[in-house]
Amino acid sequence: RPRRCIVRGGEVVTAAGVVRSDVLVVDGVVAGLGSFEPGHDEVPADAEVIDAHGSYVLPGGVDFHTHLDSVFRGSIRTADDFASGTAAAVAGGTTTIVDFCRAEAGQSLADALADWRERVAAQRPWADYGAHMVLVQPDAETLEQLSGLPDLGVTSVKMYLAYPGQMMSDDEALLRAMQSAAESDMLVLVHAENGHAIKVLVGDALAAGHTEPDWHGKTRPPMTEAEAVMRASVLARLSGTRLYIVHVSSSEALAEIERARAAGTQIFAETCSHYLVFDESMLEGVPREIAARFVCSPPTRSLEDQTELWGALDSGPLDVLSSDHCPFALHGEKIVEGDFTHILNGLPGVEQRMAIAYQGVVDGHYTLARMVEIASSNPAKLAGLYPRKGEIAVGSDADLVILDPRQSSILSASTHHSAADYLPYEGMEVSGRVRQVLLRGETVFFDGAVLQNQRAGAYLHRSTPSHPLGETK
Ligand code: DUC
Ligand code: ZN
Ligand code: ZN
Ligand code: ZN
Repeated sequence: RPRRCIVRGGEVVTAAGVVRSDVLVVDGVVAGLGSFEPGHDEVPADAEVIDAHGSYVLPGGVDFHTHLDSVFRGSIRTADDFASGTAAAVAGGTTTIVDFCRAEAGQSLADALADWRERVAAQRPWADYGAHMVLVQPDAETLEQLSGLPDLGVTSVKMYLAYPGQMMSDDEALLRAMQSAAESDMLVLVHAENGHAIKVLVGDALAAGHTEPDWHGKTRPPMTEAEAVMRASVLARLSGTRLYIVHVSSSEALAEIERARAAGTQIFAETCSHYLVFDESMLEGVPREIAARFVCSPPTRSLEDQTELWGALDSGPLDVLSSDHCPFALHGEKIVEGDFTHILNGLPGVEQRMAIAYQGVVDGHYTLARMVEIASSNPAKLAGLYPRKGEIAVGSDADLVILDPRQSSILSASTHHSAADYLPYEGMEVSGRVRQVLLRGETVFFDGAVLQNQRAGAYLHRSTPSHPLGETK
């Protein structure tokens, strides 16, 4: 007999707006919106009832940019694997993540994905998950293999214009990959920073004896980001591919995205939670172990940039708010003796992203419907998961977040679910509290804790992104 449950009396929020409605869930899928009484309306008398009066019911968050169980600089692994990382995700109201898969030298993309899926499944995630395929300097054979990825559920690739000698692709590799991606209708994600220019600036800074953490930011100025956005945009237009700029941090980069869009480039863009909360002063004049908590790339920017990012989430050109969750333990791999270049880049944030997105509503930066759009619906569309994910409509997965706006939360490492031993947001008070989270109709988080017997996260076969942003089901 099908499993039924009713989420009763909440304010259901979608990208289309807010309506008071019950949500009927049958076998993990939304089966009806309206008014449902157990014992009536074909709902059995013993159906589970979740009381949502006074709360919002949101579609589960979709985080399009996380780094879990991921290796940096050859051997350093992120603090979170897919167990702790997805516990953190669902505790913060995110039920879907898209992480990264990368082939070893000599390995085919299909084999790399098969290995990745096996490894992730063995970690028994709490959230559903998909993968972007990372490409560095793909040879002709690898580029041919791209056309096989959509059938395996991977419809995006990721390339870096930063980190020369590690992750960086040159322009020839980027353009060739974009041409192949265009043929297979895939989305191309680009980390837009000019790696060679930054290398020169870093060399100059070190030669002048500047080793302190604020030089991490000073050697990656906004124009190194804006130039890379512009370059990727031109190559995207030459190839006819769809481009997605990850972690946009500066108003100079925003201006390049607007220019590219106006010129007809199919360009989408995200910013990440930390750029909305922290600024460049976090690295300045504080002890190294404090500054290290905020070292990420691109670096945190000025307060003016922050204001522009909030505005761009409301009215464009930003489409998505992601976390770029990439945690390193402060008393572990994050701090290394020596100059600023040794500090690992990356911050935790998968658990805080929805809270910061909601704080944007309370602070008047955008509407509740727009919050759902940037944190759930748009990333689901770009991932090729909409309307299964990122929507509350008949047929959608019952991934539901019950958020109580009458309460507030203090963000802290003492209560978070990440394995990171610190939180950059430590002590920050935000409006609202996530009371309960459902993944495909099953409660995975309730009253501050993840449910140990509900680790049913599954691999998501993503489709080609097709739903236009700004249109709902
Ligand atoms: N930037 C970060 O801050 N962390 C992960 C990788 C990146 O590009
Ligand atoms: Zn009630
Ligand atoms: Zn990046
Ligand atoms: Zn990243």
